Amino acid sequence: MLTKQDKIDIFREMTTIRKFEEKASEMYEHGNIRGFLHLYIGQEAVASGFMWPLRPDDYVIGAYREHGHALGRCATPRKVMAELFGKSTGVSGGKGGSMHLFDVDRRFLGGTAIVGGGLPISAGIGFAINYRGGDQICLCFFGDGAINEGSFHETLNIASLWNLPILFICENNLYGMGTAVERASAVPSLYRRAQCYSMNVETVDGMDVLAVHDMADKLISQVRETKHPAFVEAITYRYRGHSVADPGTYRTKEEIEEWRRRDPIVQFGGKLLEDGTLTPEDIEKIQTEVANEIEQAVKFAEESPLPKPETLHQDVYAG
Ligand SMILES: Cc1ncc(C[n+]2csc(CCOP(=O)(O)OP(=O)(O)O)c2C)c(N)n1
Ligand SMILES: [Mg+2]
Repeated sequence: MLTKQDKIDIFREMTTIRKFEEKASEMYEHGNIRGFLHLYIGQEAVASGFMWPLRPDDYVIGAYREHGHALGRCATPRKVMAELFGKSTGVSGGKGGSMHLFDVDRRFLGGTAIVGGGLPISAGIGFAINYRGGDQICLCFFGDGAINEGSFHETLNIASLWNLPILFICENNLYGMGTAVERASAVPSLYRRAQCYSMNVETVDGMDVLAVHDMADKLISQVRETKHPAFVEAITYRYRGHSVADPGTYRTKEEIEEWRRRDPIVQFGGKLLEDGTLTPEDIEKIQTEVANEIEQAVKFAEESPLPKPETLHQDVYAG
């Protein structure tokens, strides 16, 4: 059960992710952020809803559209913004950038740029949990595009066979780059692709954070108790292009508008007003406070130093 304060905190977190991403887009245009930048705007309810019931000692692994997951897992906006700027104060010491956010203290193990690349790593995490006799679980987030990778099928197979405590979360935002799901998957209902691996399979409205949270609560307890993996497809939408360089010619403005009308933050804010949890003034105050925090994050990133050349070989797996 979510308390009143939980709901307020979730609303604040989703607002933080949204404003962080909007500012990151602006910073990219200013040339402060280089390389790829994949924004999470529209999908906030998925990261916030699924991670809320986690324990601090659980593990999370994401794909490359993972700023929201890093922020949801308690990384501060200033440390994520600094990472996007390539500064030494960033979560990955400025050497990872947008697609390789990593925070070992929060057990957030990436940030993986390869489509489907996080899945086999989640199997390793699940195996390690069991090997050490722990009762943690691993949340593994990936996009609809990963479903067609061999690594998806190999991982679900072994996870089911070996009873690995993983919750697989497919964020179906209807597109992998410019390709619509129904053009890429012979079976467009993606949850059905996981059904044959002998695990509980669910779908959830990824624009409704309360529905996501309830589903997360149920599945996280289930995976923890049974030590058997589960799979969930969250139907969601990204408002922006695949990356900031995407002209978006593969979908119509009307389609985007239609999804914007179901905006997860507006929808949740509306519910909190309705049930008396927040007043319009409270919402305005949260938005102002978050905007200030993001401004501070930019200032912190701007003023932070670049990594020193002599640290080039530090924190690499094979030296
Ligand atoms: C193995 C592999 N193949 C291709 C790519 C190029 N690529 C980068 S993102 C992407 C689309 C993935 O879409 P999806 O999994 O739906 O994630 P979304 O961008 O929608 O979050 C592709 C094909 C890659 N990074 N890795
Ligand atoms: Mg996708």
